[in-house]
Amino acid sequence: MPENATVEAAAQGPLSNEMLARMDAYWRAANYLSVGQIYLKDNPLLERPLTLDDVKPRLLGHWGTTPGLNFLYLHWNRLIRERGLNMMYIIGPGHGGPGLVANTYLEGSYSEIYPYIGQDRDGIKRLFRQFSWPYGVPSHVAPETPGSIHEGGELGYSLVHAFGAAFDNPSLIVACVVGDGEAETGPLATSWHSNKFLNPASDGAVLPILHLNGYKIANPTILARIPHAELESLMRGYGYEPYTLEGHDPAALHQQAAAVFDRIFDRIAEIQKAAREGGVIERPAWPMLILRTPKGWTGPKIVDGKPVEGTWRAHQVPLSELREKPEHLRQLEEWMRSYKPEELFDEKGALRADLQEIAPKGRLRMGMNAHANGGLLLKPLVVPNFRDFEVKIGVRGNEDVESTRILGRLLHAVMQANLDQKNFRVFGPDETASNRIGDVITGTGKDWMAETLPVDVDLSPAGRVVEVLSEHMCEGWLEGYLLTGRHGFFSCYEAFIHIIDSMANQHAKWLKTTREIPWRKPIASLNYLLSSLVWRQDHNGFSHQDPGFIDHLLNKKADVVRIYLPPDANTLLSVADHCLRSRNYINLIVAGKQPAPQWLRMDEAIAHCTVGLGMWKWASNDEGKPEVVMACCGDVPTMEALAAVCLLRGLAPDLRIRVVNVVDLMALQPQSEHPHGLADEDYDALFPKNVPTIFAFHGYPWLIHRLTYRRHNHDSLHVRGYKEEGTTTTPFDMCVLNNIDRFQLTLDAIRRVPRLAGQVDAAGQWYSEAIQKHKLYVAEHGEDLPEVRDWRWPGKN
Ligand SMILES: Cc1ncc(C[n+]2csc(CCOP(=O)(O)OP(=O)(O)O)c2C)c(N)n1
Ligand SMILES: [Mg+2]
Repeated sequence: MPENATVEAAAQGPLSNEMLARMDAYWRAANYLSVGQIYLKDNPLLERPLTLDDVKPRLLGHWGTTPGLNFLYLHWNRLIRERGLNMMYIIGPGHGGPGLVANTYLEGSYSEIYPYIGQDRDGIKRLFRQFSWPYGVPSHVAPETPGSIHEGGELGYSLVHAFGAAFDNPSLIVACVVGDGEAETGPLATSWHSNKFLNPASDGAVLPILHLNGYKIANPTILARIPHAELESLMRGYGYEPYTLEGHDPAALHQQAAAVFDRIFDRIAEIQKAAREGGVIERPAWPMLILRTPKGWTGPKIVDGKPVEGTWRAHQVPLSELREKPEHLRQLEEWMRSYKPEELFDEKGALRADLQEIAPKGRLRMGMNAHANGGLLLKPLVVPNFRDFEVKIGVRGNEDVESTRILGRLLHAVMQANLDQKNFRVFGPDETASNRIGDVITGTGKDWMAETLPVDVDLSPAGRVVEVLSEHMCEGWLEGYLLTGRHGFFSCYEAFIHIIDSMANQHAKWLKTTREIPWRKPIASLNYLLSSLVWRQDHNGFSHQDPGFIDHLLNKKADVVRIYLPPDANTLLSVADHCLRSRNYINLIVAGKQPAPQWLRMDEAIAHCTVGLGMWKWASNDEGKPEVVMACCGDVPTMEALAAVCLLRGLAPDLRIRVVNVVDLMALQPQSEHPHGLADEDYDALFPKNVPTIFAFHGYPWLIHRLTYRRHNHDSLHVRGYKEEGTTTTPFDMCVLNNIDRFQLTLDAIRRVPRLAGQVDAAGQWYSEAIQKHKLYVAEHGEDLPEVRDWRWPGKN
């Protein structure tokens, strides 16, 4: 019997003495390997006295959360083995990386995936050395860690990821550790409500475990410092059935943990049975566990006279001055030897055979769960022919259509076509209808496990459109859903998508990293539709105006991000089809929901989207030698640019104008910067050097300069876009306020074409009068001038 597992405690509970001793030994092995990763580069099994030469020069990692995580992993192993569970882990305090590396190593998954980290002395040495080492493995639970879909570096998203993984995965159990500090974040605080969307019959189970080790980096946690009854009430209020496990004596806690987990998993099984066999489709009170154990459990108790175990001081590296203080080195050795490595590993350095029995086998090992490498399970989405949803165009620009409504029809067809495989969901913060893609709801409804009233429409426990007023939850669920091998779509107001900027960052990082990990198979792309755009906030005004998510995503790696601004419905359909089929990207689609003119027939739209940008011959009269290029990107800017072309035809009838529209923003970049970048020759042919280009852009104008600064004609480029002049006003006045209106674009062109130098003064006068007339009319009538409102492209083709 190991020293720190007492016989008395072993007497009560489901574990035999022998089993308890083995489980405790396994836990000690995990703790030993965790500490070793943080500290050692040599002498992995402490077969000789520890010296400074064995210790890494830079001590990087987090000990405090790790023993608790190791404890949980151990007990999940037992449950998986005894019950044959299909279980995956999500670790909110992802800084406990050494623990997850240690556990996947002990169960053998790590060596299977990374054969050079073998199950022997040399393997352990490499395992230690690579951790937080240049070009080694990250300190956090990372894409490199087998069995993870969650990085956990940025705290707050564990529980939403867990629920996203569990949707439509009825056999899966997701064990999710929530840090008690993490629980203070906004996203995590709202995520508890995910249980109002989980269907016990058709979804899997999530077991939240609040890891109440009492501390964050330097402070106590709120949830550890409220009365236990209050904490339980909080969890009950969120709709859970809380269980508590508390203590610091390992043997006693192993027994209690085995008992409480047995009860919890019996309860999960009962809930699922009632729903699946008994047809009880009600929102159950799912169990959750409060685990109250010391931070840095089993680590040094006192360092330099100050308490460490059970305090915030255990958060990172409890003994950090090994070189300066011989006492620290001695304490480290004592600490590591307290796990008795000589009892845990055999003479070759492999985990003792009887301890290996603790872990499950094959795919049941959490490091090998296929759901955590979603690409392995990914079935292609069935995407019906988007051409069937074509908007038929008679005379170009003469009929208004709500482009996103057309997209809603395609999404509905996609939803219907994938009902059998149940691998497509649409997420939104209460804006699916508002963004006019509401057709997608028809037939399947909106996911809802809370109460319903007779007045409700379309709410259903089987709903596949998932709406909650939390962009964090939508994003997190979708990420969890995609990472476990399914497909999805997120529609959001353009301004408020910024709420999840940081989550998008983390997902982009995950995708970037996994591209370089051969065993991580490609997953479906994360698709955003941003609508309710900056230019058409007639209801809402300034608070709802911000096109900056484009700029935000543009910072990400070129091979991860794609940004599309389709100018009309047919281009939107073509872009959406492409995005839904793609893999490993973040696709951003920016498209308006307001009635707007339609420009391209379907075959033209497909050709245009395939290249990403191109000349619109039907709007140009440049005879191959333009004097000015009127470029546009985004639906409202496209309309203004075309209206400006009409005005220019009146003011300078012989001016040779070329119209270029950009759908795929990345095509503007040089090929060296982005795979979609247009070759320089093609770019120069479209935007000839020294020919002025007036560019009307949907977003912030400097972004276009950023993309094109290396292009040959950059000095001739003049960009108009949103410059933070937002308010509640008429659609056209928004353009005027930001100088992207047709009059301004017309004036810009006249000012820049050398041949028209003589007309500049008159054009300036004309511009002032036009704007004055507009301002007076808007102020008096509260709507735009009839000639603006009713403007139509005069084309006949
Ligand atoms: C969103 C976010 N804010 C701040 C941090 C910095 N940080 C890293 S760990 C930590 C404390 C976490 O405490 P807790 O969740 O209780 O984890 P544990 O005690 O298990 O280490 C903080 C604040 C972070 N990683 N993410
Ligand atoms: Mg904590």
